[in-house]
Amino acid sequence: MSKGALALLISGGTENWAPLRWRVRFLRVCPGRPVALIPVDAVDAASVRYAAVWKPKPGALSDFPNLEVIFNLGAGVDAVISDLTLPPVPLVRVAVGDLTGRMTEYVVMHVLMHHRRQGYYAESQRAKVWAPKLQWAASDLRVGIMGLGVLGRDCAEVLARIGFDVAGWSGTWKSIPGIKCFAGEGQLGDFLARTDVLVCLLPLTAQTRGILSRRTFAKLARDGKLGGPVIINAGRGGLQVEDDILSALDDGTLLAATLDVFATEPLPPDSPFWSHPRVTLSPHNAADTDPDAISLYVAEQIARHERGEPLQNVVDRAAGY
Ligand code: NDP
Ligand code: OXD
Repeated sequence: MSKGALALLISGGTENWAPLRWRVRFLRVCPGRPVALIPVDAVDAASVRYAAVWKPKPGALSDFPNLEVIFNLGAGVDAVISDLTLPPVPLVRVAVGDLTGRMTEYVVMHVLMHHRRQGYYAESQRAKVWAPKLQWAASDLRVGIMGLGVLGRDCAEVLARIGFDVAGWSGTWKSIPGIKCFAGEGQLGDFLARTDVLVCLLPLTAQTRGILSRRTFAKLARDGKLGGPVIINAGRGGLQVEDDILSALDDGTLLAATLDVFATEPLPPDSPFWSHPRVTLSPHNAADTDPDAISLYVAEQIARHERGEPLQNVVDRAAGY
């Protein structure tokens, strides 16, 4: 019996993420299985059992009557789940060590840049000024991580190992050695009140959209070593109210912001974020995952499914992540 086909529906993407490269990769890790890059390759729609997608066009998956599993080629599923015509089959997201490790690198790097005042030292170097400032210990800085899922938990643990005073906030309460855990709306205020550096690793859902707002910033600790609260958002742009970030930076409610994600991507050339002196930004590549690791993960999930084992990292459609 021939193996069910894998359809690839991949929007955009350059270099490593170019759609044609994904086809080569999947042909390599799924030997003997027909792989069709849609809409380039012709495929019998009825033979398609699996789809691997990145920002597919709404409705595009309805063409396959025998679809069994949809694999999102990233960790965040907001772009897929917003399609109300999405077939009601399991939706699997990416959770692989390669992605997690890269996100942790990004978060640790930016927490350390703020903690060790790298902006000040870079400026001093440009001005040829030798002026060391008093440096406090990592344990004096309170880092708060919104989202204690696959990514948030790893960041929390590594930051705690470095010595930071780390807390985390999630929907359901967690018990993580060395991390002060908070959960739900009821504990959000207490979590924010003890946070100097707020790291956001939440998924974008109806509940979390716009959570990085002035209302949230106003509740952050104002008695920390940095002289004001700092935010780091590597979740999704829709989590942040961008005008609120700008006005909070301008009136001192926030000291600085590190942003990897934006409401509109690519960030338009006229965005004030580009040149804001207290914004550090990156082009949504906090966890620029190795596509080989992702394609291998999808192939393993298909093999599990065909052996009758449960799929891993299946999205809860009702919760939206
Ligand atoms: P997970 O699903 O593993 O974790 C999500 C966490 O958020 C969970 O702890 C969950 O709580 C918590 N959460 C969700 N909704 C709420 C809420 N309303 N209130 C409080 N907590 C909530 O996701 P990952 O850690 O794998 O990824 C997180 C996000 O990171 C992705 O959705 C994606 O948007 C983003 N991302 C960004 C990348 C980049 O390069 N910038 C790369 C990869 C991911 P609970 O544990 O109770 O369920
Ligand atoms: C993801 C991302 O969700 O790259 O994996 O943003």
